Amino acid sequence: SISELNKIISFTRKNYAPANSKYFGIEKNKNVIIIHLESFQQFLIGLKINGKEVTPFLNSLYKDKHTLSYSNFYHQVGLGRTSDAENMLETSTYGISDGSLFTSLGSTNTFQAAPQILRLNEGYTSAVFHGNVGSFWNRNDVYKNMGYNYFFDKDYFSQDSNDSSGYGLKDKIFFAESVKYLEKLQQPFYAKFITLTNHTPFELSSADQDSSFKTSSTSDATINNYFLTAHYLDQALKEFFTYLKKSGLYDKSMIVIYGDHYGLSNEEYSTLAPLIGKDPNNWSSYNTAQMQKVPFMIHASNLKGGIKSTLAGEIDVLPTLLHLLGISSKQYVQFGTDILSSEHKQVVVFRNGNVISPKYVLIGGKTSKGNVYDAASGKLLTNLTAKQKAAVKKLAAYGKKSLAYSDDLNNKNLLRYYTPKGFSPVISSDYNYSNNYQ
Ligand code: GP9
Ligand code: MN
Repeated sequence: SISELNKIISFTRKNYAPANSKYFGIEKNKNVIIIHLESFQQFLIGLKINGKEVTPFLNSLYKDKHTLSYSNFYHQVGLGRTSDAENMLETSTYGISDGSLFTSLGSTNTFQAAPQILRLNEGYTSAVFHGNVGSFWNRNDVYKNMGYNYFFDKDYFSQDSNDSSGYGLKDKIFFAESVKYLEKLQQPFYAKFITLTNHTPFELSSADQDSSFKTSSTSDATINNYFLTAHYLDQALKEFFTYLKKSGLYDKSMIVIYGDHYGLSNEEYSTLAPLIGKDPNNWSSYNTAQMQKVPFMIHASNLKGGIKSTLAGEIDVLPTLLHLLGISSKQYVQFGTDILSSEHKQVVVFRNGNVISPKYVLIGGKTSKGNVYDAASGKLLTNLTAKQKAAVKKLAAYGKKSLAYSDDLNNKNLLRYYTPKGFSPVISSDYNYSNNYQ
């Protein structure tokens, strides 16, 4: 109902963080290129295996003076995995508690998503590129409801079976074949590239492997293969950047790179631990929470970059990007805050209710009864002081409230009752993704 919606609006307004004037609008009118790194975790950045970097190109980008890089950025997905990450980046609302929002609500819900916001404010054209079938995660429907002009799915790319592995097109071929469509997009554009090869079971034919990179030889084939596909993805990205520079698009674009979620999981962490300088016998749920770190980088030729330790997560991306593009986010119902704002809320809420702050890591944080770790040292805190208890209780309450309000908003489709100034709802029948592109 409207009164439920009003409570949610007052919650998000209270958390709203105004833009930092040093950054507001500095990327105005630039193309936006979002690169979704499948299953890519932060520990890969800088990691060497057999003396060689797994992802040399991303490592150089991470340290580049024109990249804002985040070392404490977390994924917040639930069972909707890729689709949850997409939903958070497009809308700054959480995925749902069970299953995938894309699948269960994406055909019917009213979205206030990036493509429509950018179109209405700055005349952007929007497109998604992905080498899997368009129906996966219900994307065909969801993208229309978000206002995407174009969706280049598997049908738009090579049908040769040698060009695919696992879920679809190999990343190098994907980027290479996307170029002919990207070149024709009306500028400024908002274009999202969802990679695929670095997805479990991390399959890569020997012909696609780089003979100068030798992967690990642990007892766990999943881990060994993960480094191979991550390395392949890194090379694919490097090739794409080469193209962007050659075509001149590079200087006209802001490039946003992020990892969607875990690639390896609990079963693998004890075997992985020594490779990333951790003690497998001393592995706690604090360490598991740390593994939710994924890369987040914003790169543009006019940006003054640096490696930032600001705590943030996927929910915070949209308001950050809007502000960089000179668009106010204040009137939208968003659960994240601009990472560059001095009032950015440094709290990350996981979909399972765990909460991270600069001081504490709350596990089982749905109530204030879970375990509390010291965020800096990873030590389990017992015998909390009254002050600590109060701080923890407040964090747990904030986490619970954010998720509950986001769930209410989405499960009850409440945005259909709210049309912010300057916004107009998407007309999904305007879009048709089958061979509509000349
Ligand atoms: C499928 C791809 C993978 O098209 O995006 O999704 P995931 O299994 O990671 O959720
Ligand atoms: Mn994924």
